Amino acid sequence: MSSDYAKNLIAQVKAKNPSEPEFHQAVEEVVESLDVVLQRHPEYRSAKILERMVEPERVIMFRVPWMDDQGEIHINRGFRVQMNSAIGPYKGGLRFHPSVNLGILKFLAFEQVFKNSLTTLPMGGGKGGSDFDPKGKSDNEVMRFCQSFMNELYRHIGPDADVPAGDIGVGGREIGFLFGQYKRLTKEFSGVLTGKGLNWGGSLIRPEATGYGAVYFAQEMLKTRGKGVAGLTFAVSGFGNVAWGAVQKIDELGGKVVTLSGPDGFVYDKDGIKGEKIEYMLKMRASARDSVKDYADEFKVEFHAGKRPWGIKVDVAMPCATQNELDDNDARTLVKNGCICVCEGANMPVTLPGFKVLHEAGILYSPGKASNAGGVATSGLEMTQNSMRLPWSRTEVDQRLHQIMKNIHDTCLQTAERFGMPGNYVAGANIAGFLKVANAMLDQGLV
Ligand code: NDP
Ligand code: 2IT
Repeated sequence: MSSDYAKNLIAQVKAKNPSEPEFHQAVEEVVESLDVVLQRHPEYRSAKILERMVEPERVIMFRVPWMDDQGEIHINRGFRVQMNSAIGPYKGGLRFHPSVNLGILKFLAFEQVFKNSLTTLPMGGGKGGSDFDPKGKSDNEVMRFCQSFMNELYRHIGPDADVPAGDIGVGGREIGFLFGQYKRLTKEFSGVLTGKGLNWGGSLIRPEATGYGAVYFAQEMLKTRGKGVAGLTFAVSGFGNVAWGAVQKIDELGGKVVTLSGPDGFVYDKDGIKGEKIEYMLKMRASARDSVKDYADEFKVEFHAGKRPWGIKVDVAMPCATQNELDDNDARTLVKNGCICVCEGANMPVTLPGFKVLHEAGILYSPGKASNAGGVATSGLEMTQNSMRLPWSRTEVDQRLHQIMKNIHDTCLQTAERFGMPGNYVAGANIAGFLKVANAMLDQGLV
């Protein structure tokens, strides 16, 4: 039961930020789990730490004009939300998707603050992007858009100030165009973006890192119930960067992934997604057709139009597409079908009522800010390599990523236990992520 303090804070955030339901949702989840911390530690309340944390340090919003291949001019909106820099430069991805708006980016930036704190690396939280729709655009159109986007963004970022990366709709190609324009405008070759190409400052494993990390996290959760990935069946949603990394690692560890999904529906591949089928995921994403049905046509498997994959009987569910893609009805179906673990690869894919169903059923459940932190953690490792001007081997990066995911897992469990909520990964992640940032804010005075 939330305290009056928590209820008032949530009410204030809703009143002050109308029309931002995703931001309200992210704040509500965090404030509910921090209630006990704020009761035990009045110093955070009197210093108004949480009230400060729900207000971005800065929001930059700008016009992005660009010209398509036919010579027609388009105007999109660009954003960068610089949420919190208490423990390091702002760090977080850029999302290009028509659904992007300020509220969505504030929710993502808010989550990023806690996630980055959990990684143990010195990174603050930020997020940005645009309502630009990459679907059906040519490479040249994407390049012109990225250049125009950077023409404004470059004045607000820097290797020690704010380091953007990829997210939905922003992968290696976009990071390349953005980096090229930043370099041209600033005359600097620096580690200002992560997810760079391997021969110009990128890190091995960064493309796979979010998916790999989420599977390492699931592995640790399963261990607490005496289980391993081998022999288990997985439902994965999405077919983008995160889903691809997750499918690869599950396959490598002997698990079987039977679903993928897209905006058009989901595929059910009873034999498991492996080998050339994993390679095909990359082709499907690069085609910019946005259709997972292509996989069903190519490999002659079942396609369920307009549906999500949560009705399939599996041991583990890994939502890896987008926010609010698994609701309370889906959660009930998964539990009824004997699912033992839901591990979030995407950011906030499970709704608040969905989380409550999973929590009450007592199945393993990890919030994205803990289980998908491997992507930004490896971005942090890319920043370290850039500063040293030395690249690490694949094994070195993977071992560090694996260790970071284990640490995050253990920190979540230990913190949840310490605050009287054993086994609650949501509470553990929120509290552990909060404490480090809150203490840094106390140390640094009223900023
Ligand atoms: P990609 O663009 O590579 O893939 C995104 C997938 O989600 C696609 O299948 C996409 O289909 C689908 N999707 C996106 N928006 C929607 C929507 N509104 N409705 C239905 N489906 C949608 O992105 P990523 O794999 O990088 O990101 C997936 C998730 O993981 C996001 O929540 C992201 O924030 C999170 N994440 C990403 C990290 C990274 O390093 N890339 C790190 C940590 C978390 P379509 O766009 O065609 O609708
Ligand atoms: O949501 C995320 O953590 C990301 N999109 C990755 C951010 C990053 O800076 O690598």
